[in-house]
Amino acid sequence: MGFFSAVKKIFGGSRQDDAAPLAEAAATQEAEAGARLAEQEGASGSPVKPAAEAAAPGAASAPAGAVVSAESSPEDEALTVRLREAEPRLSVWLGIILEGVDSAGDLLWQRLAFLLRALDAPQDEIRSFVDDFRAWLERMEYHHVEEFRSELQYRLALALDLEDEEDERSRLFLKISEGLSRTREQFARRLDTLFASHGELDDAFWEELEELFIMADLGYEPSLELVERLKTRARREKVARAEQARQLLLAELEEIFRAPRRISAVNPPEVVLMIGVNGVGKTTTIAKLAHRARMQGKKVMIAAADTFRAAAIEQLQVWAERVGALFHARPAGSDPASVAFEAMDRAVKEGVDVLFVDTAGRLQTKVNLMEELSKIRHVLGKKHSGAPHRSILVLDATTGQNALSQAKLFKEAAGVDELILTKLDGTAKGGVAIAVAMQHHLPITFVGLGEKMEDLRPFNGADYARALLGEPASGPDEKL
Ligand SMILES: Nc1nc2c(ncn2[C@@H]2O[C@H](COP(=O)(O)OP(=O)(O)O)[C@@H](O)[C@H]2O)c(=O)[nH]1
Ligand SMILES: [Mg+2]
Repeated sequence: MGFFSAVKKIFGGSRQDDAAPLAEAAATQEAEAGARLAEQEGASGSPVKPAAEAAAPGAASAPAGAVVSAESSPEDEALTVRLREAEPRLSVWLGIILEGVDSAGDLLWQRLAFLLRALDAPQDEIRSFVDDFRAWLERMEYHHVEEFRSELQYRLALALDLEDEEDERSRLFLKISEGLSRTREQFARRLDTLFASHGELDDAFWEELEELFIMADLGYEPSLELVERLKTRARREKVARAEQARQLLLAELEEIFRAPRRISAVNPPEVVLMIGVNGVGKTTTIAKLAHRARMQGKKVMIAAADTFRAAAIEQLQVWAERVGALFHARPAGSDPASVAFEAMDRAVKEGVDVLFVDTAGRLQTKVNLMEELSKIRHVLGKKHSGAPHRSILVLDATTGQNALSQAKLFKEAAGVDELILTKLDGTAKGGVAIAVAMQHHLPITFVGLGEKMEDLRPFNGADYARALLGEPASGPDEKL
């Protein structure tokens, strides 16, 4: 808690006015540094102190670790100037401090510490940020900047509470657009042609639109339903021309994706049950969610209630170690509900904030599935009232119509509170997200856009709809 509170203040305080927060902060610090300079005779003698020095008043008394040393150099000063003059965005700043840095090492730690000092972060928090990141790189065996650059930006954004800022949003939008590029080519281009070639919103128009939806893998019934919804909206809004249909569609999609934010006022541990068929990405997604929770300073435990194969348990254990989560497992073949029960007990006793329970997805029949999942739910709830607080169904976006039938099956067999759609990076079938959200009335909370830790992104329906239609991202003010 309170991580980088000083920095949050800088960012949060001056968001509406477009004054560059870094420049402001640097200016104040420079003034302070100037004052200090006047006192300290015979310091470096440089007229321009890097913002860094003044920003870390504790530095002098703190043990001088090489990594966070606040020594100034002509290079630091040049960097300070460049940061001040740059556009005040995290990605831009990161680009500047990573110049000339190819891989993990002293230069990277120094530059990172430098940036954080320039952003007024307290010395001890800088140290722990750098140490954490360094340890994580070692565990992940990442060396080169390309391997960890986006993770670094992601961590900075989380630590600085910048995730909702424009910078992060446009990054997410680009990622989604990239992931959807194949869908977009087919779908957006054909939409354009359709909207341009029809004058009136007549039957021929609606029929062609329906075909387009089916081709985008919405499925037959959802396609009919979406066309009906659009007709209703067109009547209500007195829209009669095809070129206005794009706006209709955008508005309808935004509504389909709009899900009420749930208030999660649970007494910890919050228990998250991951369900879904084999291979959709449950285990990987648990690792990603656990990583996010760890980055937000939470104590996390992962339980291996998928006891089917020893290799699956080992895979989960490796992830738990990498992200720094506690781990609870039993040998392969053990009763999944017993594993869940023991983990729940441990999580309560050890003061865990979030417990993730991984489950197997290879149950042959719906009856089996229902029995096993309800047993797990029952033992969790017995130990900790309200648990599981969130049952997340993981769906693989590349499976198209299968994802729809899986959603139906799991909704009938077990409780489902939210959906996570994985592998959107590898699909030409972005339409399945629309179908699932429309037919099952469940919020999509995250989407998987790749195999890396930071490739799990919060889902924003408005951005997704725009990406699908090939529109530019909405500004932060238009956010729903
Ligand atoms: N490209 C891509 N691959 C993913 C994504 N999520 C998971 N995977 C991969 O999908 C495979 C199966 O994942 P796993 O978590 O073991 O699935 P589980 O059987 O449901 O636990 C693994 O190779 C993952 O790396 C994603 O968002 N994008
Ligand atoms: Mg698994």
